[in-house]
Amino acid sequence: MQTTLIILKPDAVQRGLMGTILNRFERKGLRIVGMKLIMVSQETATEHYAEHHGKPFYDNLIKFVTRSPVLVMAIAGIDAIAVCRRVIGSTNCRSADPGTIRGDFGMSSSFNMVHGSDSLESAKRELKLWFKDGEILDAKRTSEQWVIAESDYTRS
Ligand code: IDP
Ligand code: MG
Repeated sequence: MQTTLIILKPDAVQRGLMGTILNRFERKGLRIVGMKLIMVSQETATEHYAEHHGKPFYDNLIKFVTRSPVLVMAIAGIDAIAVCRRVIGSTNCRSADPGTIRGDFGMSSSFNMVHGSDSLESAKRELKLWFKDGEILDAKRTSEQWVIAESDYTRS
């Protein structure tokens, strides 16, 4: 069981795609365990995207994510980190596979609607950066027993 950080970026919120995108994760069988609509501070944005500091797109990226509200979510499930990355699709929306969020709703490599943690280490770091203690819940969905078989917990 893993928890990953998902952010619906300003373009998703402004385009009225929050519900549509949220639905992609929910219907997949993933569990939303934390969620808030916020304006991102300069500090949080620079810490979150520290690995991209100095890249040609960096300044525009920080301007983009701090410009308008974002929906921040913690999403849990078996292999949630990799599963969410597959649901989201590759960075450039124009080459992202159809059926993924970026493949179905976008045309840009910068306005690509969703952030998803890319590894266990990033997920841990990012969840700590975006959520305070107590903001991520442990509640299960009662339907989960029809989404995950007992054997899924022991087999990959
Ligand atoms: P990811 O979001 O698919 O993990 P990263 O390489 O981690 O992609 O880049 C972080 C974000 O920076 C992207 O989601 C996108 O918004 C922006 N970005 C990445 N590469 C480019 C680029 O080549 N041009 C413009 N923006 C980019
Ligand atoms: Mg990334």
